[in-house]
Amino acid sequence: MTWNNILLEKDGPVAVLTINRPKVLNALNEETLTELGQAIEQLGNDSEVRVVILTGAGEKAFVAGADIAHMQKLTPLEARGFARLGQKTFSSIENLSKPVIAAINGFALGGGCELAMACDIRVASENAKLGQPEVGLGLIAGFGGTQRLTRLVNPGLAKEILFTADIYDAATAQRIGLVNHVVPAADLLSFCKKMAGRIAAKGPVAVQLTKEAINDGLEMDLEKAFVHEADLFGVVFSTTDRDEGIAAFLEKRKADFAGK
Ligand code: DAK
Repeated sequence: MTWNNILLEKDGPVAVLTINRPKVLNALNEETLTELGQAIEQLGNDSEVRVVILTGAGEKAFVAGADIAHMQKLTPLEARGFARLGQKTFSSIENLSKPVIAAINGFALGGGCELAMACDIRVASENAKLGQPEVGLGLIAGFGGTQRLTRLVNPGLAKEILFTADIYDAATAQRIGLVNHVVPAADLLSFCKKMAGRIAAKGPVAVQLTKEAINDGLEMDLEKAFVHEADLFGVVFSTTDRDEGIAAFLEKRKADFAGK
């Protein structure tokens, strides 16, 4: 499938998905969100792909937010539909059966910061700037930001970030736990690809179930989350990956996982 605003490249088990609207700093309009959802669905069905890296085209921006010009024209009902499309697309990233690494190569503002937060792991370039400027536009974060930011940092910090609309540099974003790593811009993709390669070499079903255990567990009380973890632990015992992983360890060789 080809898209107007999304690029997809595959390198073995690692796919790089690029939001490609650099003239408007990769702002998200309806078409881009729809295409992003289609690309995520395609990657979910692609058994060759084990890890996805999500980034923005150009050198200035990951995603500078929802497309403000597009939002200016929306009726309240259309705005509701736009917010639901964004939430659905971002949830499809969060629930994708493979890890998604956000390579934040510049501005990640509003919907862009929310998009990064829907990914599993965030790596920022030194020049990245993150924030939720919506209230400055008389809006609220509409793509899950009030909820994901609160879970990722803490309620007090999330409120400060959302109320003030302040923009944060990459070092501050790392200090508060919004991003995991900060690297020079020139090294961002190679850093993410190396991490993706390390993950791709592990048992794919085990990685998938680990993602599920963490995501599902966040919505459960601790006891239920432990039971869920134990259930998923039981599930991995039905996989050939478990046989291969354990045999490889005992035979002192590298495991070759089939993802089954
Ligand atoms: N939307 C549309 N165009 C954008 C854009 C955006 N978010 N951000 C930048 N652009 C466009 C600029 O208009 C400019 O276009 P031209 O003038 O060249 O035609 C081009 O990208 C380059 O931008 P600048 O010339 O402004 O570049 P600078 O380096 O000077 O400034 C900047 C970079 C990122 C500081 C600045 O562009 C900026 O402040 N951008 C807006 C950032 C922002 O406020 N983002 C949050 C958007 S609000 C909801 C659903 C979703 C949301 C809310 C509610 N519901 C439906 C309820 C989410 C809201 C948001 O994300």
